[in-house]
Amino acid sequence: MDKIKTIEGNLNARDMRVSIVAGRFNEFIVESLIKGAIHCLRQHGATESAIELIRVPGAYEVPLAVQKVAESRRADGIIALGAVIRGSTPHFDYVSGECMSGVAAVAREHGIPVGMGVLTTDTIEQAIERAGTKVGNKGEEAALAMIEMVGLLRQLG
Ligand code: INI
Repeated sequence: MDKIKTIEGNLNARDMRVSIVAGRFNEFIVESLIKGAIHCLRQHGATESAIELIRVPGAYEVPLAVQKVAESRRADGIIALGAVIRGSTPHFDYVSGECMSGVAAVAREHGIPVGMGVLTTDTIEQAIERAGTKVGNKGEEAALAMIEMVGLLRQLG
């Protein structure tokens, strides 16, 4: 193992331009995810002027905004945030499915890291637990993953 070359990203966001794309639906949850993501970026050295927040109506609209950011090359990495909470209709599955697969497709097509911080939960309680309470803050986790991936991609060339 000692002789094996290991390549991995570091957690330095000092010279990173980051776009956060956040859905407004279930706003009180998403606001906590945004705060967590920004806190994480600042902790790892990103300056406020290098961070922009793009708001969209809901999780369904997140992939299109992520795609426009990727096309414009205005950011080194993107953080997708939202909260899809299951109701009594199949709407949840369509919105969450489109959001997840849409964001993943943009990341691969454009070779840009996108931290995935869109919650998909059965209940509001589960969403609250993942937005800065019992189970951490998924916005923060998404930011951290994005920082690492930007660093990794810079090394992979
Ligand atoms: N959008 C969300 O972000 N979360 C949800 O839980 C949700 N539900 O449950 O309907 C939701 N719907 C709105 C959707 O994302 C679009 O904004 C809407 O359909 C308009 O295109």
